[in-house]
Amino acid sequence: MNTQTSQSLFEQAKTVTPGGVNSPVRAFRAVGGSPLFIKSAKGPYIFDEDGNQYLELINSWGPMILGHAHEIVEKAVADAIQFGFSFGAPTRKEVEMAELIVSMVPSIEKVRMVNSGTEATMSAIRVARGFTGRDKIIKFEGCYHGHGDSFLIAAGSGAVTMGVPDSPGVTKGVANDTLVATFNDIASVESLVLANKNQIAALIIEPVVGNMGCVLAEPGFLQALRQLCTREGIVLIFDEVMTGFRLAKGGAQARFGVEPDMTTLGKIIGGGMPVGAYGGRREIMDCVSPLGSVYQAGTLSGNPIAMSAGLAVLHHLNSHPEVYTRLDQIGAKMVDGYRASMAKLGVNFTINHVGSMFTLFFTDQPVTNFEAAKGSDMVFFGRYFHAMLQQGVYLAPSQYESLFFSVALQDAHIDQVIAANENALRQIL
Ligand code: HOZ
Repeated sequence: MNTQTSQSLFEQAKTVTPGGVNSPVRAFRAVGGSPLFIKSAKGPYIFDEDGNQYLELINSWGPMILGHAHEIVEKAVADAIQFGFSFGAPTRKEVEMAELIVSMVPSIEKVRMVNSGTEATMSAIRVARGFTGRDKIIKFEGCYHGHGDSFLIAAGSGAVTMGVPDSPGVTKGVANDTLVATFNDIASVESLVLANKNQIAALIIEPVVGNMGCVLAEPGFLQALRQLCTREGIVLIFDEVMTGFRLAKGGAQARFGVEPDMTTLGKIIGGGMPVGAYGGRREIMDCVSPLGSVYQAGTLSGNPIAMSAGLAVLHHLNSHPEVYTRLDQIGAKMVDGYRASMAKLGVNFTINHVGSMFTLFFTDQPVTNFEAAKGSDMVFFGRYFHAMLQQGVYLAPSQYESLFFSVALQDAHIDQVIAANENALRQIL
């Protein structure tokens, strides 16, 4: 496969951008080699600068749930740009977006639009602190909530991929206010709460983790967190940047029947544009400026082009519940195919999946928390990643990420991925 143009673009990029990329995981450091520079995407395919075509299973890390460049999004954006690009003033579309989010996610009574998932989580904990008058937060080891200072403590995703789960540049003061619990271990949360009585403003969690690979909450874990937070007056925040509008119309909270106090959103609500949002119970959100005194603002927040793209996707999801049935079918077919191949080849593996989120770990142990995720054979993963590329399938370039399926995957595409998986493994075993 010729990737010379990508390689020379990477060399050029490295001279003017740190590590040659605008987000670390993209640099392929975890899997070795040189990243592919992408020129275009359509449906289930992406195309690199050398003209190679790949079936891809990242979907821009989640947003492209309908597949790339879907015609309803293209049309919405084309229509919107005729009216201008940014006004820094309220628009009708922001009202429509807020009403739609509130109607689709019942725990959200009010919502504020921002420009990324990182902004959403940073803002949500500020509001929770303002609401409770407390300083500390609890997060889980291996969960990633964007690159805000408070979250770069025992962080997953790119932070752990690059070996900096506790980033330099985060002050000791900020780090001291972030307490770290073990995912799926309620006792670890209870002991932090006990040791920091009446000091914890918020507990933030990915209800299905995407950033240590896909890791599911065990039955009862989210419910136990809900009870504990209610009892202790702690604001329970579900970071649904990945799971929101993906695992169900109402996100993971609807799928698993647990209502948080606040929710952070991103990815799908922008339809591929840079959008985030945070929302929750009215009394909490009423703390936000200008109604309340917790300050948060943004020149491009609620940008009309971004709102148009996001609205097109959300309206479609809201009126086509069969999308979620299909995504579940895609996930199930993929898992069945993978399991059959792996059994045939005798590879040690664990598959974690729910709906359209999926991770293949190279370990025969269950992966229920970050420690277990680290037990996957990372060297083998790197070889597997490149073997899959040779087979024309583009995966997330790190074991500490989830794959995201889109409805653009037809059964024939799924068969193609399953065959590629088997061929790639045969090649490297
Ligand atoms: N932090 C993102 C994955 N969890 C990576 C985003 C990107 O590199 O585009």
